[in-house]
Amino acid sequence: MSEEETDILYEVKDRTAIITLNIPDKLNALNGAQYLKLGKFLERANNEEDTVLTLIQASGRFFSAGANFADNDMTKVEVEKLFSHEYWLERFVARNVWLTNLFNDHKKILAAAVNGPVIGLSTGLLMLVDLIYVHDLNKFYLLAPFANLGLVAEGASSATLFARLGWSKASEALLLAKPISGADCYNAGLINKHYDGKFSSTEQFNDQVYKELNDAFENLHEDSILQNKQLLKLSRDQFINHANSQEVMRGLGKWLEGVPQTRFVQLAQKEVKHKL
Ligand code: CO8
Repeated sequence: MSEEETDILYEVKDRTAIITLNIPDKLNALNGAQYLKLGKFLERANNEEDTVLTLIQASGRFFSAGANFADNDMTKVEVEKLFSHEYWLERFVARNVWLTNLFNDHKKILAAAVNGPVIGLSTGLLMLVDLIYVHDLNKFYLLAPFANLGLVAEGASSATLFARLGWSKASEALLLAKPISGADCYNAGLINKHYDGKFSSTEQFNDQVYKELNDAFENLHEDSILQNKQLLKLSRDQFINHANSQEVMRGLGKWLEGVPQTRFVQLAQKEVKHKL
């Protein structure tokens, strides 16, 4: 099968829709088409008639290294296009608003089996998940390197990092572009459960999370779960939606200024690396 067919997988198992990020050799960094595919699968999961849970999992050693910096090789795009509203409205503004809303508005329980670190836009999306299970706290970190890339927060992370980690850690993450360790995330209450890295493969870890979650909701009344999800959302919707629209407007400004284009090319050519 071609990479296009296997890069992100979708299956329904009993009452769970499972979405798997499956590009381990690129640490599950996602290009524009792959973020779009992830969004479409999430829409499909939202509309499944018989599921209660949507579980996002990944293969390999990272959950996701964020946007793929080699996408649409920027060294080959005409300069005029690369600094135009048209280019970034389509590739950045529309995509980020849509994806962030999809994650935030998901009707089912949304959970993640997190096999390793998460970076960039994918961090923003992970922060919109209801339940987070991490394989190994020592290997997990989240990195929101927007300040290092000449960008601003994405995926409503300016609101969600604050809500899920507190003011101080959110400031460290966004103002200093520092990685936040698994231990800090656990102590802040972000992580529901971790497993001390005890599984010998990511697949075994993913299976365990699937099984535990299914056991947890097995005897609960489905409509109550889904209504409670709506109620929980009521109080946080306002600040998440506000953050989403403000972030993309500022982010668009950064692309039009042109700093991130250079940083992405430097990352792709391995001239710079994030401080971890
Ligand atoms: N994009 C493409 N390929 C990647 C990415 C990425 N983001 N991250 C890792 N890879 C690839 C590497 O190029 C390498 O491939 P190869 O073996 O072919 O050279 C492979 O994955 C393994 O990576 P490393 O050898 O670098 O592994 P390390 O363990 O040494 O380092 C790191 C791991 C620290 C994660 C490092 O790979 C790294 O810094 N990656 C970049 C992470 C990043 O900056 N992501 C972007 C965040 S910003 C964001 O998500 C929102 C931007 C919005 C853009 C919208 C329009 C384009």
